[in-house]
Amino acid sequence: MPNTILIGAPIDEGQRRPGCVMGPAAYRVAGIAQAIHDLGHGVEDWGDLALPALQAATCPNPAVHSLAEVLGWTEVLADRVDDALSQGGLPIVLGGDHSLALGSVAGAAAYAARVDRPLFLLWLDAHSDFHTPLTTQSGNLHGTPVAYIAGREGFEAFPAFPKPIPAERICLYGIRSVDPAEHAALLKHDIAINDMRVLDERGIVAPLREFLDLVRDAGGMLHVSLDVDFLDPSIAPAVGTTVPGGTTFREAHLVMELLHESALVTSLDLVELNPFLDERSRTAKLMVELVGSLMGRKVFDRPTRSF
Ligand code: 6HN
Ligand code: MN
Ligand code: MN
Ligand code: MN
Repeated sequence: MPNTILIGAPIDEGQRRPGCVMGPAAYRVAGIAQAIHDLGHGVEDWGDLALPALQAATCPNPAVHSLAEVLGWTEVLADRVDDALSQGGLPIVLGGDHSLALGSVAGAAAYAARVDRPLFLLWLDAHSDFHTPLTTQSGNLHGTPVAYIAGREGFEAFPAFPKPIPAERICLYGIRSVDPAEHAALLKHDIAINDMRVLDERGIVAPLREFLDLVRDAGGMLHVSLDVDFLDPSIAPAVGTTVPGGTTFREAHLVMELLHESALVTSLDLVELNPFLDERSRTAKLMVELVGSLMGRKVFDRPTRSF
């Protein structure tokens, strides 16, 4: 496995509730580097990124706020994630709210285009995050990255996305909160929508395997974006956008274990942790444990099944 590179992204401008800015520190205090090291992997910590000087930016939708800040973060993150991949590393972006994925996935896409490999996206989230700056009603840009990545119009203020990911290479997984404008747009795209209804009915394993098979067959790279609200709020309270009916402790670990066995993950975001809303650090610790499962921690160390 490549060296893991931790990239702190203390971003909270993509929504309105203060606190995500403390996310990278909480992951470090919860021992993320040690946990990865103990599993036998190299770890580098590149520290926290800083917001560059802001460029003026405007958006026709008056609800949108903090556009210049989100743009700045997008540019710096795209550059650093691309750097980490170019060095042969596996970047883990420690958020920060989900607007950071505008940049992290852009960086992964720029790298993938250069090495001529197809990039796939697994979006583990209660939300579809498929608004554009023109359709969002909350004005919170953390609800927009999937639309940017898929190449939807409405992102004129942003750098052109390096090579938009075709819909059939995107998998939304765990969703249970979709706004009407997102719903209408999703119907026009061939994105795999594994909402909680699908996962309840089919189980957590089969739809994930189908997607991972696509990645493997294409020789693809896989970016995983893990939003804390993918998890049920009863086990992960430290997030501003809780939605009941999320994945359980074991379901979430199983997803991570299957991802580990697949050996396909090339970059990862940990997003939306708001330590100010946590209860005795339980959400931060759970997120670090999930990273452990993704990096190979097993309940019982039987020989790995070929996946
Ligand atoms: N997230 N759809 C809502 C909005 O404000 O646009 C919620 C977005 C949540 C964003 O999951 O990162
Ligand atoms: Mn660079
Ligand atoms: Mn999200
Ligand atoms: Mn969410």
